[in-house]
Amino acid sequence: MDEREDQKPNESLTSLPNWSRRQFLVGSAGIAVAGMVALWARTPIVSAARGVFGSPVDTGLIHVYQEDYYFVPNYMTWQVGNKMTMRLHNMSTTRWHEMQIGRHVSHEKTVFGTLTADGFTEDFWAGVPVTFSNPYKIDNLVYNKAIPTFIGPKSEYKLTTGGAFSPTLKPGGHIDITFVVPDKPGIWQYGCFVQNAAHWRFGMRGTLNVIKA
Ligand SMILES: [Cu+2]
Repeated sequence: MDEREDQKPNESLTSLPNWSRRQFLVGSAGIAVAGMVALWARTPIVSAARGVFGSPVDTGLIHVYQEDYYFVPNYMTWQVGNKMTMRLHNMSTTRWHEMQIGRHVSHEKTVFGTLTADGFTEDFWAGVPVTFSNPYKIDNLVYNKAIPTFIGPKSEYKLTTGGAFSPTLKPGGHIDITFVVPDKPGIWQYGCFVQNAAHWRFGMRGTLNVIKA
């Protein structure tokens, strides 16, 4: 994410009172449901079903939608070695959104207690060759330790540095990210940490299950 988000008129904290309560309730419900789904997903019957039928694996062109404040889908299964293009769409008409994939949310201690900070400390994309294409309404792109190729003028991508791999899209924006799923099996998370991680706290997150080839 980009600290400058907070200075944009549409993203300013002055707009918080308009959405805070409703979004808090919706976000909390989403987190509660996600919690129940997570519990349910760990039950033996689900494990058995996955053992028999497997999980649906995302391949080829997939679409990920950023909404206020959640991702669709909020669960994905990728298989190591598959070539994929993830087309990320910001469906919001008013909000900037990013997408990080990683593990271990960073935290910072303040006088108010421990707060969710600005992202993951382990970046899924580190060392991964990635091709970016089809950029539209990009606010900024941090590729961090990924190995990037850009189709079209680099200026279109609004490259910045600092923090984890993260495309931040303006309302209505999109970008294509093409890659071979790296050999990093396990459970990962994705999330949006815009507005001092308020989006993450409201439930703008998902789970990525990377399975072995
Ligand atoms: Cu967001």
